[in-house]
Amino acid sequence: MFKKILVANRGEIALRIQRACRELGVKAVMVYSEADREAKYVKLAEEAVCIGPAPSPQSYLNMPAIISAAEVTDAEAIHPGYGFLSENADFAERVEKSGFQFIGPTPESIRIMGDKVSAKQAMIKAGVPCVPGSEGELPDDPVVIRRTAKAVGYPVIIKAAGGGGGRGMRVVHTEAALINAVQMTKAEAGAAFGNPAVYMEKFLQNPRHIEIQILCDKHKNGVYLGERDCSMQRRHQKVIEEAPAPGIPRKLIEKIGERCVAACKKIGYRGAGTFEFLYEDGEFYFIEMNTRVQVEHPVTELISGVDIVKTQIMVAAGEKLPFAQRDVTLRGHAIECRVNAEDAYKFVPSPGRITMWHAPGGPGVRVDSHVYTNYFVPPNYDSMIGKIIVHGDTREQALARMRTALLETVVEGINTNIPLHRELMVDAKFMAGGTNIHYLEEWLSRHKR
Ligand code: MV4
Repeated sequence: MFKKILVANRGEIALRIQRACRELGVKAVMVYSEADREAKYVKLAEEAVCIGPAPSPQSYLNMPAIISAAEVTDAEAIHPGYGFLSENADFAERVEKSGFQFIGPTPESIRIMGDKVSAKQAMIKAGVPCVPGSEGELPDDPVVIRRTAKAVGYPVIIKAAGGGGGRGMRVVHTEAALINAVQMTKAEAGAAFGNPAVYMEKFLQNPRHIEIQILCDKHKNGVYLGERDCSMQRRHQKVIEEAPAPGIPRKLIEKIGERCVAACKKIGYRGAGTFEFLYEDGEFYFIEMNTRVQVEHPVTELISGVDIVKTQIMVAAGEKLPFAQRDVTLRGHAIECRVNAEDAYKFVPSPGRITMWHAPGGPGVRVDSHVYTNYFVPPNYDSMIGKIIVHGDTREQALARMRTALLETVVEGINTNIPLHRELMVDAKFMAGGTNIHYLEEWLSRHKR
């Protein structure tokens, strides 16, 4: 095992990784920007290094500063968390060329999954079901583009190979609009991602967003830890996640999970990863793979009992996965509400000083947050200040525990989206389970205030 690792992130995930390190008996070096100097997880760190001013390009995205921090502190590995440099293949490469272990997959795996065309081709080859569409990148020939769309069937969606997470996509309903839409998406993709390549898929109108968590070691062992339903989102930002996904047959999840693990073995994937699927009419369609730990990993931890962050560190150190698929048993139901410093209904960011923070507790309640009374939420970063995660024997019990947790939570001095969560936890359709990716935005448009 490593003696010391550097945590190249901030906020709740930095604290989450620090906790995993303490449990493993690994020293954690925390890095911080000038805006995060006073954070408790920085103060409580055995070692902490300032990596630059508040703006993330000069700190949390500053590769030389982070690698230097690892050098001066004698860390052996770097955990990138999520966001920032976590899915930057060049960073992973520079980390390894500097002699550190990157806690994540190889730069090559990150690169394959970062290019959505090569990711999809790898998945088709490995037997993971994908959305029907173009075979790889769309060519320039309008005749071929029209023929492809006709074969796929309208509506189609044009997606940038360099996009992902909802960036660089365009829905096309008619042949008349097709060629212009392809050209526009290519131009935007070239400007935004430095890669004009686009591909085409059948546009699924009312899917759910279901993702499969996997963990692999460097010895060809891999497991899936079931699925998460992340359909409750607004503008590609997840708001509520849960596991298991309501109403999806276990047998189907097992079939897809096995395909994901087989694909990982085929491409030599290591570390934690997430296969994102659209689920519609009883079918799974792969869309993207995330090569990092995700914000919503705690719902999987609660139903599986597996510490995903600890396992990431163990497998990065070369250890074998400490369990096999047959040892993975999923129990009960977990729900996560993301707590954001923002207006609950207008979504305007609300940075500033938290004058009162009172976290909920009790059976089956987990709070992953780095904030506390008198903490100042800097305006420079993402508005998420923490997550409330509950576990219950049933979805109903988890919902009841979340209602109580949200009732107990007190945040003063800034606005948060907790009032929105309180309303959603008593919404009849959400309570019934299985809402699709459009549900929250439709709900919000009906609840204008
Ligand atoms: C789609 C789709 C419908 N059909 N692909 C958006 C984020 C990116 N990961 C993929 N996305 C979508 N791809 C096909 N063929 C609808 C979406 C989509 C979406 C997907 C997941 C979660 C929320 C979403 C919100 C709008 C659109």
